[in-house]
Amino acid sequence: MDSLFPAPERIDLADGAVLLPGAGLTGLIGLTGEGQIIPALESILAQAPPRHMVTPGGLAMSVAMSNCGRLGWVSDRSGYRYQSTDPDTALPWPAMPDGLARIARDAAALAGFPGFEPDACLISVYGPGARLSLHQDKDELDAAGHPLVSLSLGLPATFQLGGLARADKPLKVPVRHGDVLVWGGASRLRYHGVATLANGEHPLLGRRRINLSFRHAG
Ligand SMILES: O=C(O)CCC(=O)C(=O)O
Ligand SMILES: [Mn+2]
Repeated sequence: MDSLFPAPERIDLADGAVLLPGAGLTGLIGLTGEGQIIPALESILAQAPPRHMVTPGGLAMSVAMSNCGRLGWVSDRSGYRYQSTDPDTALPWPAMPDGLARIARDAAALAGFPGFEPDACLISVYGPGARLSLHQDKDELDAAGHPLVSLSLGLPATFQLGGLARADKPLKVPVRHGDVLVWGGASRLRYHGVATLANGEHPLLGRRRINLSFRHAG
């Protein structure tokens, strides 16, 4: 018998890189819906306020970041790393809500990576003018062994999916509220970034784009 739910749309961008449009909020995996995700997220950001971390080179990032989950990604003058406490408060990072972990798990499985268990969620808050330059996510203990799952909320943006070399020309992927991107396998170490965020007003998140990047870090 056919499922009551429509099969989520799936766009293959490259070997191991999949866009699941709207999947974070609708259909089979977004069962918690934005009515629950957004208050949970605002509560996390009240406990661990987003901050402009400094790169090892001493530059403040234009994106403000926070984390939830057992481990959180941080950057400062001494380098990039994961740690279990928030350096700003010395408290453990807020817990990762089950509904969010489930979206990440289900999205990974839909994209061909069953068994993904996120233990870290980097929360990136973009205001108009913020951007994230091309980089690889490789601070995780076993990066090659686990995919990355990225949920976009709020204002639309252009995600840049590059290649395995920094100079490879990136594919421009429009990402909107509720879209989920998964990249793992042969694409796990692709360079990626986000183009400068255009001004706008989102009905739920105002002048912000919030990206949740789920990882298995430790
Ligand atoms: O904001 C995004 O879509 C990408 C975020 C990202 O690359 C990261 O959190 O490492
Ligand atoms: Mn990244």
